[in-house]
Amino acid sequence: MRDRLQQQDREVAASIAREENRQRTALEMIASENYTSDAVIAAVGTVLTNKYAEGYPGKRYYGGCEFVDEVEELARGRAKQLFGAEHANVQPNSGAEANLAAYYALLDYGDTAMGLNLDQGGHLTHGRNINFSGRMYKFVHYGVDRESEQIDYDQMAELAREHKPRIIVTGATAYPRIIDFARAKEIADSVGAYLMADIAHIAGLVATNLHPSPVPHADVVTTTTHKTLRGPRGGMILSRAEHAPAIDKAVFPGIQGGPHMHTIAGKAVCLGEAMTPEFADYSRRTVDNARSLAEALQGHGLRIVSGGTDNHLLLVDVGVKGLTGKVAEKALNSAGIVVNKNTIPYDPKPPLVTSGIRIGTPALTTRGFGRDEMKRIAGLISRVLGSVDDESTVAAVREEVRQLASSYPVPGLPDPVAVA
Ligand code: DSN
Repeated sequence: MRDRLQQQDREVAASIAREENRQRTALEMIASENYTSDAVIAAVGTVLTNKYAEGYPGKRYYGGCEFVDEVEELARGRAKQLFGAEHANVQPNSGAEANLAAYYALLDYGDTAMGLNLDQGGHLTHGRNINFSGRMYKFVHYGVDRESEQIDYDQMAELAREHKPRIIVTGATAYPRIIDFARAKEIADSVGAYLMADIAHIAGLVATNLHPSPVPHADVVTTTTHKTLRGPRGGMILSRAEHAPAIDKAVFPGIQGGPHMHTIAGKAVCLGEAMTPEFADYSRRTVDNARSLAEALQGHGLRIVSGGTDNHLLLVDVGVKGLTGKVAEKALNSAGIVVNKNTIPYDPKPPLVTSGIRIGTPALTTRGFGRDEMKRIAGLISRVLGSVDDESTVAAVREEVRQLASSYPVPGLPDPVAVA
């Protein structure tokens, strides 16, 4: 396959090879990224991409769907089993589309909704005014407590009483602590609102009981499949049976056309993998690594937002070192440590500058990195952040990163090839 691509289109093949080398030689610490298994990549790279299958298994608008029906049934069944859900829709192409479909199913245009402020850990699709969610619905935002930097459930309850939302959205993209879905359910019930949980970041931890599940509490649970769940890039919706017809109609024909059956095959494979003891062990090590990294960075004088982490990510306040997130991200990237700038709660800096960086351990844990390596990486991060303008320090760390990375193969990657 690879040889055929190389022969037919050298330009695309060369870019892919350069990206493979980047993934191989850098430390991938973006909290929302991971490395899928060979099996997931194999499933995604198949002729299932050729097939149109609008509709759902047994009820398609095209002929020839008998085998893709089997694949989608496997994915739906495994999703329900893994999360203990009454219904699963595995067709959303992304987390954003899963959220759009959930709103489309449960809300009317102009309804009031509530979500976590993006600046304090939420997501664009949780009602930001530059996103469809903020334009189609009247979102009110709850936040985190200024002292503890953890979700302020009293504020959520107060805002719910005041604004009477039709839905309360829980879930985050940059929140390092346990989310209390049971408390959110009480608040939603107190005002007759639906409860939605967007577990895009923590799905793998929920699947392995390392984070309490929202499934017993929420009307609808949305997720991506490519973060801690370690599957192909895509989305998924779990719901109570009563919402199943509305959710399915919202996904198709509501917001999407033909489902990406090759990706759904990859989702089926990843959901199967997530049921194994090896995956449970992987998830546990991901959380252990995040804790070790947070402690080690604190030892180097960095402030960790909320004082630590319960999950796969941490937010580091680099303002205490006189830096911005933008400068820190760029210097670390030059050293081969890939993270993203991120606002911290009550950040005085704008979103393209920020006072923080977000660091995650899912990808490195997949490669086999453990606690000792986290301590070593904390030292490397500290060295770079202490000398962001010193090219020789950054270059020395880049070399050390290259050596460290070379001892940990990346799943799904062939041996290095010479690239143009
Ligand atoms: N881009 C994802 C993340 O990094 O968390 C959210 O959409």
